[in-house]
Amino acid sequence: MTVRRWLSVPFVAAALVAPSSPARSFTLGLATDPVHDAGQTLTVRDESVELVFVSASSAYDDEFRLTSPDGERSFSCAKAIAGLTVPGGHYDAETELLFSLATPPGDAWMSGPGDRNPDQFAHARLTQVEADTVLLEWEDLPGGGDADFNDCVVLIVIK
Ligand SMILES: [Ca+2]
Repeated sequence: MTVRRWLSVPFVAAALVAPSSPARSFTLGLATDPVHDAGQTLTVRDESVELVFVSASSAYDDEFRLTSPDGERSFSCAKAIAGLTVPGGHYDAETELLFSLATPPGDAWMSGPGDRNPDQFAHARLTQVEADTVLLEWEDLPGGGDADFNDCVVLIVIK
């Protein structure tokens, strides 16, 4: 009985503190390609994620995918309708969300630094646009192509 009472004290303290000090967070890395403002990484902890399609402006039908940690979440950028929302999962532990864009010629560009791609180009630009939202803009051409970063545009909502 004595032991149980002793254990209950920190439990109660944690419960009281929790609402005022949320553990939830996400971290957006710095651009590894400052010229194109691209190459950022996105890490979440104790967060749920939704992927909301915004627009596509490409000759290709690219496939957008949340590659890691779960590769089942994907959609066609050319066929998606603006506002299409796909669950992106919940992550308790600190996790980098790794996104990819597969193009018909067979490239599969990864988000993050350019050295993750065979052409050494950072194909994804991540920008925080609201407190809980990051804009993800893709360039789908090898070597950066026209570098307009509008080929597939997705909002990552983190709640
Ligand atoms: Ca482009």
